[in-house]
Amino acid sequence: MHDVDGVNAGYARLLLDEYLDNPESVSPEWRALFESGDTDLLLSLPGLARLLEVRPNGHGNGQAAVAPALEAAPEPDNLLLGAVAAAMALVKAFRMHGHLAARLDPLGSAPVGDPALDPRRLEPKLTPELQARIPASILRVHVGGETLADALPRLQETYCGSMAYEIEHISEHEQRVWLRQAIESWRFRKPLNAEEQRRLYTRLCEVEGTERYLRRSFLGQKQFSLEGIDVTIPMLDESLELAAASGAREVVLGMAHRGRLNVLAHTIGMPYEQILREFEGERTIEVVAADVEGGTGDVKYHLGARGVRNTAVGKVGVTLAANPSHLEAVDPVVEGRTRAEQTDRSSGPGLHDPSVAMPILLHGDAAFAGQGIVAETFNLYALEGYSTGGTLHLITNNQIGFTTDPAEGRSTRHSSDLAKGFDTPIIHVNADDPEAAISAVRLAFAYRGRFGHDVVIDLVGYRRFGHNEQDEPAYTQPLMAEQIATHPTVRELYGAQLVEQGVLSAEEVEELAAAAEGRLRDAHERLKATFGQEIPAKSHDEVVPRDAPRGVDTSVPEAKLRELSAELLRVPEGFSVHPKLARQLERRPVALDEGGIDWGHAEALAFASLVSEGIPIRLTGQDTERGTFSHRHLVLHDVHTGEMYTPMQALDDAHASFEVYNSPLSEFACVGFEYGYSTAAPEALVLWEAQFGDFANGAQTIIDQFISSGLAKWKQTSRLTLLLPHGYEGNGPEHSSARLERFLQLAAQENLRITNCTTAAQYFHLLRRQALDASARPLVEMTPKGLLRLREATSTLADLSEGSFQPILDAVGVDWPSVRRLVLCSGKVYYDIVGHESAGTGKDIAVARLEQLYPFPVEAARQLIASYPALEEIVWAQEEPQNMGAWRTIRHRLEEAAGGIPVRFVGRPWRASAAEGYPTAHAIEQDRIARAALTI
Ligand SMILES: Cc1ncc(C[n+]2csc(CCOP(=O)(O)OP(=O)(O)O)c2C)c(N)n1
Ligand SMILES: [Mg+2]
Repeated sequence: MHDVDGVNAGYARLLLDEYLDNPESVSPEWRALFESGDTDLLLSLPGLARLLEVRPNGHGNGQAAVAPALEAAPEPDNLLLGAVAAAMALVKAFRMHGHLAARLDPLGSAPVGDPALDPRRLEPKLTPELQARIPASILRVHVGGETLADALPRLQETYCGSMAYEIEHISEHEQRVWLRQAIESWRFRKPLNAEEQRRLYTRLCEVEGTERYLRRSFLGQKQFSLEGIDVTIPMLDESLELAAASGAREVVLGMAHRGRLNVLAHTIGMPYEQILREFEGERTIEVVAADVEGGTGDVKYHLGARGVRNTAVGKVGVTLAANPSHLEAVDPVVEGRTRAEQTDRSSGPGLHDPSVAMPILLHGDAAFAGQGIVAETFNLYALEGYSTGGTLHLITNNQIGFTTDPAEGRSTRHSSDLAKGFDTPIIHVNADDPEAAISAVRLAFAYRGRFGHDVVIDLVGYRRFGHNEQDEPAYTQPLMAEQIATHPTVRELYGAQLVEQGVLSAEEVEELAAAAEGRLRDAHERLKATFGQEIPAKSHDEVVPRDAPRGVDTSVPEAKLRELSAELLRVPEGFSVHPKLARQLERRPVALDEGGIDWGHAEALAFASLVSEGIPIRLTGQDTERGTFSHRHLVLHDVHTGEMYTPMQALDDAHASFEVYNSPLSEFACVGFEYGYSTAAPEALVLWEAQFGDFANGAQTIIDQFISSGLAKWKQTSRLTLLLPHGYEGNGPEHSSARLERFLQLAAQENLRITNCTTAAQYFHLLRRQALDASARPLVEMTPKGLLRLREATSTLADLSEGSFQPILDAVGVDWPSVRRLVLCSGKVYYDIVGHESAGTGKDIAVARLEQLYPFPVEAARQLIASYPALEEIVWAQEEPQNMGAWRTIRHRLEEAAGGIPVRFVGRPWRASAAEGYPTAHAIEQDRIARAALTI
């Protein structure tokens, strides 16, 4: 313990102050002392004891007590000193554990509580008399009051009322102090004025009226009623106001099924008629999707929508992102979309301004706790390449997930607990206290505005009916259902409150409710009157012209390529590139003259040419700046200073931005993010690269539910490009296959392009085609590993300055008329076959490459096959097992093009695991495949 004799009172006071602000800031011994409540110990600090002495009757405060205390040095009061220590502990307990005792459940379940919150259980017991002797000011609370006796009820109401907070886990001291002050001062919890109250009540009437009207008029149709968490809509109203006030011109909203119809009507501003028409079965939105793209459309609670909202400071756009059933999958998509809205893509690395757009995510309580994508998305918030300046997360917590109780659905106390690991403040609020809910939004926005950080509101309500309108909740939650049946609605409760406060009369309360439902009825009547008439075709801003030109010139003049190549080697004065890397890069000019342009070089030239032509690029992935295989090096690091430099962002003639970021170690969130970005940045080339292609299956939900089907379901276009390293090189079952077969199985109606380039030039032209062709679809490119440096896969300058991407590459150096077998393959196995010892022995075999697997180049394949007059058989050779790779999806296409010539399979047999774990076993298989392809 400290040698307290030497401690003067001023110093002790200073430490106490520091401790009260941040207990972690003082040494453990001092902390132990302050927290011990051990009176003797405290008394051993004579200076402190004197300082803490206060006059009875609560007239004193810390400051006032100092001077006389020091002068008079009266006998210390052991009991009081102990009480002060206990009071400090109590304050801390309210801040940390108050949420455990808060009245958050509208259904009135008793909170678990915590003994640390009970003043009578502390040692010494904080009796009312003792409380009255402890000045509030020395406790550093902001709730007001002279003494602890005054402050305690206020602390209780602040931290354990219909709102509760979790902020003490936040690691930034400044944020904690700001939040404590904001919360305890009730700065954002000012009572609403009569006008605001009236408006809030009217809104609750509309929310409830909409759900009730739909339920009564369309018995049994799914609407996923919001009732029980109705205040969600007024909270979104407030959010849009505050977002606009802080300068946002766009709010991007992501949510699931619950309450979506209400959001469409009241947040997006979709006319009631349009929603009612959906229920009437005309399904207008889907009809448009289906008509234009041969799409399937989607159920009404998945479709995206956009509206423009009038706020006090002007208009703000509101986009509701289309989402699949897969709960929470839309989270990263919303973030990416918002990021694109926030980015000025005119030059350099892109200029990110988070103030212009804002993401809001609504989560179900079960989904928030259960779905891992929530954590992956949270992990993006502070990353330079992904931040959106803070997301408002609103958990619409109805205390149930379908039929699953919270105790079955999560291991943690609150649904929101995951967010604590992300330094995020959590505001809990009882959904039956609508004014508190509004204040939660105000606090959340103030915090986001100040710290640019995510914030969570946990809105605790209930679900008035079943999971959907066809469900009977009493089968599984009989007690809860019974209780809810007699529980007044929040509109009724708030109406009664306003009557009591004299804001509204009982008649007005009823009239406003009836009027809200009346508006629905009127809209329905108007709609019914139009039945039988033709529905005007709805214009849709995301329709892609079907006949957009697809032929684009992907070649770049030699002189331009030389200029760009030279600029890409330029570094600032005094910048030292690693000498080994510098030698590698210095070979690039030689390659321009002598041939040998490798993958990384061709890619850099494709990117640079596009940026100079005004096409913005965004490239992300794990270790993508350097490239997993150390072949890219778009970002250079000074060996002496560690400083980074990206030549691509400093081209003389750049007309667009070039964003490149190493991603966090996530696939689901990162692919979702880039998909979202690509939908909001249709002019840009957005690429995501997998570390190895296999890992893309971590993003399978995004691939299945968004990338491949978003156009057919929602008319949502994207040109996202996935670069997936693929190829059998003896690295084992997991680093070989990008699961080409899965992409091919998803391919239909030209929803994707799937390619596997074998030369640097092909890759160059492919990237440029993807960027320049506005009608392009998401591109899935199987990228190479060994080929990145293979001499045979390099290209010449002429290959880039002339020509275009070829879906099929014919065999080279063969005697066409004598060829009896055509071996067709795709990707790197081509080099294994033509490089095999048995190649070239027979003149009657030709080996050609299929570079584009989907859309299958039917005509090119037909022509290729027809150019071999003596052909007797076609062999499809692949290194993947027979149940994988391209074979099963392209076989019928090949047979169609073969016109009766037999097509045979050569490759690995059916396998449960994609590749061999032992390099020797791999080598034997590769050899067998090549040999089989080449032996007649
Ligand atoms: C990834 C995923 N798994 C399962 C489902 C099926 N499902 C639909 S709603 C639901 C319960 C959701 O509960 P919660 O997140 O609390 O939202 P609530 O319906 O209560 O608003 C489930 C399991 C789904 N939609 N998505
Ligand atoms: Mg729920």
